[in-house]
Amino acid sequence: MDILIGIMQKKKNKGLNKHANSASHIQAMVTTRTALKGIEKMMRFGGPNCWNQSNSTSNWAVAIGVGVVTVSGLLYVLKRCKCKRKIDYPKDVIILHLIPRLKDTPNLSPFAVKLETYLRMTKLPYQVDYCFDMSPKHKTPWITYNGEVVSDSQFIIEYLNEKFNIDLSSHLTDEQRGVARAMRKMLEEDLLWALALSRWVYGYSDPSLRKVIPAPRFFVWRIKRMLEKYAYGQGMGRHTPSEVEHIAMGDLKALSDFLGKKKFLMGVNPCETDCAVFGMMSSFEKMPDGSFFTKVLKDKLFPNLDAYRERMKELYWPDWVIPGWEGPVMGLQPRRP
Ligand SMILES: N[C@@H](CCC(=O)N[C@@H](CS)C(=O)NCC(=O)O)C(=O)O
Repeated sequence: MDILIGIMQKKKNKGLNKHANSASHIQAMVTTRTALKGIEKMMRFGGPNCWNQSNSTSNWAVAIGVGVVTVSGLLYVLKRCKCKRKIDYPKDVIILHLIPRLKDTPNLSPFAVKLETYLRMTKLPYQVDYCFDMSPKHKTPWITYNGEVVSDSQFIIEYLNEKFNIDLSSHLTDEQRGVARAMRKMLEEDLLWALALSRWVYGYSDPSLRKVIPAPRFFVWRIKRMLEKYAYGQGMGRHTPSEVEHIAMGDLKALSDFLGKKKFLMGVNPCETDCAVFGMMSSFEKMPDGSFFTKVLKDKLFPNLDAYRERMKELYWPDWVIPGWEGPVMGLQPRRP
């Protein structure tokens, strides 16, 4: 027991917790440490011969309790500390934390593609850090900039806009800004759920999903379970698959009708919302064969959206597909030239 407490104390002294949410780590450690101390006391109270005593049932109960509390405590500490790699990030460079890319897509997360497209559009200095670490809000993507951690793609964009005095939508009227926001919200708060359900929940038993997402079955199953819960809470998960398809088709038609013959969402020049629109549309390509999003692409139901996606790729993503790709890489990547 003392060894465990010693290890935790050492970790604390080494300063592994110098991160944004270090207070909660210290609290986790103190809680677990208190639990371990309590267990230690209980064991001492039982004494070395406690197993030979007549009340062996209660000894077993204590032993099981000790085991459960110890394992839960350790799992809790490990969970809280696992993502806290200590890295010295370069100064004045935006560190973009993303789940690893795949061969034929920079990211499975539409919010990751949105944010990286924004960074490319603005030409701000950034480096990608591929990891499974989540932000303090337990979401991905997120950034670190000169020691500051910022979560949520839209908050990150607003933070960077202010820091670097950027406005990619400066050419829009107030009315256009209103429409652009409404379009973004339709995709990020509505269509997103149809995408997520279609890929992870309805697509779970589709054998082609393994081709699209070469991840262990258990990992996919965990995401499916999580999304079923989230989508039910949000409301989309309470509809039947055909009702969800109906909603998604309505969103896509609205987007396609609004885009019309324009080059970008709001006209001849790209604006900030194009990052979000493109990010969401990039996910259509990473769907199992049976998904209605795959059908939308195959049957070319919205040709202007397809042309728009290709236009955005050509402009900002010459490295969309990596030829000779050797599998996912992790950690801090070099800066793009
Ligand atoms: N509003 C957030 C949404 C980010 C988000 O939902 N990310 C997903 C991946 S696409 C995630 O981290 N999911 C993990 C979870 O919800 O536990 C943003 O704009 O960044």
